[in-house]
Amino acid sequence: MPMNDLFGVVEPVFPARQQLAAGASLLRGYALSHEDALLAAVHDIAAQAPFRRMNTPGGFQMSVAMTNCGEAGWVTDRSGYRYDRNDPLSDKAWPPMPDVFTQLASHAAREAGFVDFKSDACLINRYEPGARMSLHQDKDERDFANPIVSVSLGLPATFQFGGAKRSDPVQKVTLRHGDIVVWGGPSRLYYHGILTLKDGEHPRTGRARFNLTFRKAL
Ligand code: MD6
Ligand code: FE
Repeated sequence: MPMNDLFGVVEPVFPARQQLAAGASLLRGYALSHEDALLAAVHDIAAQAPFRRMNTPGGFQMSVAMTNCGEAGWVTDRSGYRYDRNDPLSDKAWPPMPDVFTQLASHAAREAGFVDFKSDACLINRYEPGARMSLHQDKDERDFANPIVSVSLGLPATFQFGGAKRSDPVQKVTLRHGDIVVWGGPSRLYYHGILTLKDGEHPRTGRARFNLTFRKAL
């Protein structure tokens, strides 16, 4: 609900845009007008390259299920983290990146001040209640000059955004259906994670949250 302060200035409780750190912007609801096309594309990609829970190099199975589209996909197994041009489940190329993905990522990046962002890889995460992503850095891409564009769909989640060191304090922000985070520049390698997803039912995705992260990996 908007609040009137003493001078009658209306401050929205949820500003449309919020800077999380230098180079990191939250664009609330930016993907909402494309929800149908985005969700249809996620289901289409998953029909070709199914969601799977991968194993970390340390031998733990991730609670988040993942798939990819684009020229390369992020994978993890006992040998490490990397981008691979092929889906290890099929040994075939990942499904191509749909136009709605490429364009939304590039428009959101421009909105946040990164011109000419052309994503070649999209990691799609599926969280069910109980799934989480512990604090990590995204550092498997070739060139950190490019930002990452992250689209949230479905159930809300608490995003933790820290600093350059794992021990730096973290801020918490709720990411809701349609929200986009763009981040690069000085905060490109900041630690971040997702707290355990609470149970719920979303009208568009049921008991799930999807997160699409667009990268320039190659
Ligand atoms: C998630 N996101 O939102 C996990 N990484 O489910 C990420 O790990 C992430 O949102 C790099 C840039 C943006 C992100
Ligand atoms: Fe990440």
